[in-house]
Amino acid sequence: EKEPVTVLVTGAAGQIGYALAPMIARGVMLGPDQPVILHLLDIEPASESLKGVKMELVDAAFPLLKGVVATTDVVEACKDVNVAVMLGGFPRKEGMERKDVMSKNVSIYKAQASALEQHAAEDCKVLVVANPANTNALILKEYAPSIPEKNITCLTRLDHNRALGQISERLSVHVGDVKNVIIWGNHSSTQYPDVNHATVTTNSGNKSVRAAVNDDNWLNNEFISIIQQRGAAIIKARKLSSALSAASAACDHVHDWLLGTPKGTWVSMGVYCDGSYGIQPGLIYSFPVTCENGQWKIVQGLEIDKVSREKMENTAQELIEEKELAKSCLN
Ligand code: NAX
Repeated sequence: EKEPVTVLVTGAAGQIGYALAPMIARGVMLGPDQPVILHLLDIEPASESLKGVKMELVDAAFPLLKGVVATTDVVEACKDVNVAVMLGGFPRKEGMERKDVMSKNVSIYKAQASALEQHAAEDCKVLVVANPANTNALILKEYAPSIPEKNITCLTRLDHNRALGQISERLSVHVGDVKNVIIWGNHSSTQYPDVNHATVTTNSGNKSVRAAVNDDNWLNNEFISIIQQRGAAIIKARKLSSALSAASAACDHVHDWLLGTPKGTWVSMGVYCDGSYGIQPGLIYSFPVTCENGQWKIVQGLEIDKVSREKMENTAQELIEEKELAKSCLN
């Protein structure tokens, strides 16, 4: 039997945590033959509820689950973790200033960065989900200088999967037959869901999504805003934000990162930008990536038209502003 992999989930008493912990314990994230140990972190006000989650995980008797640590101590939580999924943070509430929210997240991510840096296993891979996801990941990177920047990512896979889902609904094909959409930029309403390189498998072979949909007006307008606004639409319908789809996307993200993307397929991940596609280096920006041997690589050489360029710049601009705001919170 393989050695267990230790997975930290912060904010584990929350909505996404409740959906995610059992998925990890069932092998959805790391594979059906990979034993896991779960470290669940939350804050003091949620400690009772966190205990309840641990009780249920014990009650579920998962064969792959070799241990559960539920704690409010960030050092204990980070000890020897191989994968860290960061759900904990301070989301914006009505009436709050952006700066106040950012300032709370800066202090949370600063502290957790140090704890991970000092106590996590070597080569620990980090996925930040908590909003503002890209900028929280960037703060974590800044305050954990000994963690390689390639190991710090944020979640845009939910947006990616939403785009696959909408195209498959529109074409009445299975979602597995659609691939290579791209989410560029920020996990926010400025993100750019791009179908210019996406394909769909049909009886007569692969076809471009543009040709198959045959409605550029829908693809260039309604489709983009459906994806950008999907989170809000879920809140309106459910009175709660996306949880099961977010948990599932977090599993997909880590799964593909560690175990690889299928040949000819890319996925979207928020990663540390090296200047690819002319995007300002030093942001955590969502790109199309392929993964192999536990490493992501930005897909290079895709042709970018003028409309796409503008949308990619626009979402980069928002990230530059968030970065500035985060910096200003340090003073
Ligand atoms: P919840 O509010 O249900 O859960 C958050 C949990 O984090 C709470 O239990 C809270 O006590 C805990 N927490 C707060 N500060 C903490 C700290 N310093 N250390 C440890 N735990 C802490 O939110 P939920 O719906 O689970 O969403 C979690 C985060 O994901 C939110 O920030 C949300 O905005 C973000 N999302 C990001 C998505 C993405 O695609 N990147 C999509 C889904 C989701 O909206």
